[in-house]
Amino acid sequence: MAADKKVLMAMFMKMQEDVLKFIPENERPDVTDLVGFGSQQFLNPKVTECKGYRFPPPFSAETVEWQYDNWTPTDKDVLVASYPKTGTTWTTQIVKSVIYKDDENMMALMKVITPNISYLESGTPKNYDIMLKLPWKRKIWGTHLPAPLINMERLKKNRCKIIYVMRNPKDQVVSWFNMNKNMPFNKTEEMAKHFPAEWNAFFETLVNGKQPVHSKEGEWYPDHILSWYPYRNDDNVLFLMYEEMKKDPAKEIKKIADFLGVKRSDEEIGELVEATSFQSMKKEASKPMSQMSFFRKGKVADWKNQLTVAQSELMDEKFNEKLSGIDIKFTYE
Ligand code: PAP
Repeated sequence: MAADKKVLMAMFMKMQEDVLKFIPENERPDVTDLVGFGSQQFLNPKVTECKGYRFPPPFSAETVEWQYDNWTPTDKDVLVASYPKTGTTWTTQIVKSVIYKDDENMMALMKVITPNISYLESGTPKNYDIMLKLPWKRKIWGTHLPAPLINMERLKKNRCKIIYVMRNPKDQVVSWFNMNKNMPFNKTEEMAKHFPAEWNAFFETLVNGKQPVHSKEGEWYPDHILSWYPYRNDDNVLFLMYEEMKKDPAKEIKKIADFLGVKRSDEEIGELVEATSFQSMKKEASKPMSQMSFFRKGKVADWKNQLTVAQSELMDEKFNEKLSGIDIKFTYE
């Protein structure tokens, strides 16, 4: 076995073991194929496709298909959905803390659950075995999938709670660029074509819908929003904005707690604001998470340091065109 592969297998095995510790020994699923899958994605990163939607590693089209047919959450489950770099990690941490704040054991589990396990489209369906066997009362999932790739009717019928978080697209683009620049997957020639390391080339592929980001050819962030928008008033769905969360975190955290049916006093909300602030989360982050730009700047309007005037105007034009019929206003300052 090549040395690289051995190192990767050991790293993925360690990640799995950290989580499996929370499942009684005689019930632990065999994770050999998951560990192999994770390492293989690093060694030979590939874009995969289902129903015309394309997925970058570490996501998998096969798992997306399996999920649509088989994943059956209940009213105890919470799904945080978003386009990449719009505040997923932050919102997920708020949900985890709102629910489990007072439970040390569960907070320890929350710490080792990474998107590799809890995202609907990550890894192989074996992830679902792990997620279902973990001892949590309310399971917290994540996804970057557009709504048509999730069985929304089933989720609504089963009263699974869904939080969809959005962010102004200019800050999203800059955050996404910075993450991709450091992505080990993008070192191969094939992947670098989709996600160029140079800013202007990256921007061009993105706004022309050439990047495979859970999207069909020609689609990008506005199409993701359009796919979720019809569900915004459903009882089991809550729409949030990153900039609103920045402006008044206590108000937005209270909104999340109410939506989840969890009673939290003003004092507790204050503690949650502190525990989920950018500084606290960055300090507590695991090494892989901090290395991969999950916690970069955490600001509104950083796009001004990256986009040219022409690029900013082009984004306005493209977003206005695609979202003209819907009632979503972004905050750019
Ligand atoms: P993902 O799609 O890879 O999961 P996601 O968590 O959605 O990424 O978004 C990451 C962004 O949220 C980063 O933005 P930046 O690159 O502009 O800095 C990250 O810094 C920001 N972020 C993470 N945690 C927080 C937080 N607690 N408060 C504010 N912003 C945060």
